[in-house]
Amino acid sequence: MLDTARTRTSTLTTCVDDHDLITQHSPLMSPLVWDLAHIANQEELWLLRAVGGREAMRPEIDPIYDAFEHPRAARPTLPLLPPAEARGYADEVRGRVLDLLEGTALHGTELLTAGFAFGMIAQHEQQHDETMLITHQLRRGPAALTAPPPGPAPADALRLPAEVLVPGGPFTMGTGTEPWALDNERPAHQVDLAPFYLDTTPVTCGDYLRFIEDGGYREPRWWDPRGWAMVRELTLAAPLFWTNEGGQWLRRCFGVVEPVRPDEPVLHVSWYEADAYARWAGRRLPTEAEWEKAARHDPDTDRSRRYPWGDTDPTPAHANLGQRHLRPAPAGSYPEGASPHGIRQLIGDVWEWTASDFLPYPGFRAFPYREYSEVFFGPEYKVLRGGSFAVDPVACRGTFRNWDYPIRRQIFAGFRTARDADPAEVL
Ligand code: AVJ
Ligand code: FE
Repeated sequence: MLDTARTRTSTLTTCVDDHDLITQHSPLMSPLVWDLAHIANQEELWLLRAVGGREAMRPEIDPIYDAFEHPRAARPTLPLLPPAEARGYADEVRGRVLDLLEGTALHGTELLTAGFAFGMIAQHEQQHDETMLITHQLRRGPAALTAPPPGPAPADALRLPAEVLVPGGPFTMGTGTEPWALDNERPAHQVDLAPFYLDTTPVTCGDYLRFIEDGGYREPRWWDPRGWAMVRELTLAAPLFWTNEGGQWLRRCFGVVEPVRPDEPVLHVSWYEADAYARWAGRRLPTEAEWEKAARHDPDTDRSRRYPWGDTDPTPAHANLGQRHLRPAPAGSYPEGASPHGIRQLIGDVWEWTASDFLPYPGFRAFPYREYSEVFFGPEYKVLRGGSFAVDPVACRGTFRNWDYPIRRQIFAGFRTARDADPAEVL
């Protein structure tokens, strides 16, 4: 897992030159070279110092790479390690970590705790790799990354029902058994839900174009007041990276400008845009609990699965994960990854905005540090579920929770919509 993450980190930090690595491509993001040394610094802190009991290698750099000391916008002014030094530091830390992993006889509960630290650090690196991929998408200039496109939608994609009923009743949300589950995914607990309908696939660019063409961005009645204020202030008229050239909608995708594809899940919309679209469509965003029930509950056994398709790890047949592609797959793809009710693409492709604020589950305990989740709980963050094409499987499962501000659009986020089931309809 550490190797897989490092291969990806290398790709993301060697496909551009050193000047590009130290440039801040957007005030929303760090220079890529900050992410690189931050990855190494966290690995040193948790694996070499906390687990291995080693001395700090370069204590003077810790504050530079502490995400809480410096907001992203301020990071280019810090005395950052230059690219060659950052790489050298990351290599040195990794070499010592592999020695520690081979040489230390970890056992019993120590293995559980130390083992978790290794899984946490592999996830952390992959999370920053997604962050760096966002920086690449924001970067101007010719393409630096390439990947094959996902395959066409399967033949049945056009015949899928628009929505699927998820029956009411209790299910187990969260987990106590996923080995790499972070503190905010724990503990497992029962949640009782009313029946609801959920879209079979994420909302597509074609669907979203109808909202745009119906004047969606000009109609305050579809918008949360804070969302409407954002539309006015930033004169929003379409998802981020979209432009209209003589009546044709184009989007910039990793340095390539191309026509918007109607069958692709919409990407780069804020929570406010997702919420407004849902209201325009006469629907709403699913709650986080609804999303997780749809993705995990097995109606035959009444158990919660690890993934929509079962308990086995994701393969390329199940989901679009791991930056194998640089875009979501067409709506209706991955029939093998469908949920028991036939809902597709819950895992991978696009992060899905939910209606829910980021809050702790009943019985939450911060682990191993308060700054992972606890300091973010509250109404200012909305939960995203399911992971995008940019998420590695080590940081993706049915219980995984992501969060961001409802104004954020640069993340690889889309959504699907829901509605209450009319009890008469359900009988
Ligand atoms: C869970 C994606 C919101 O990137 O801010 C990385 C993950 N935490 N380093 C983030 C994280 C510490 C986090 N998100
Ligand atoms: Fe981090």
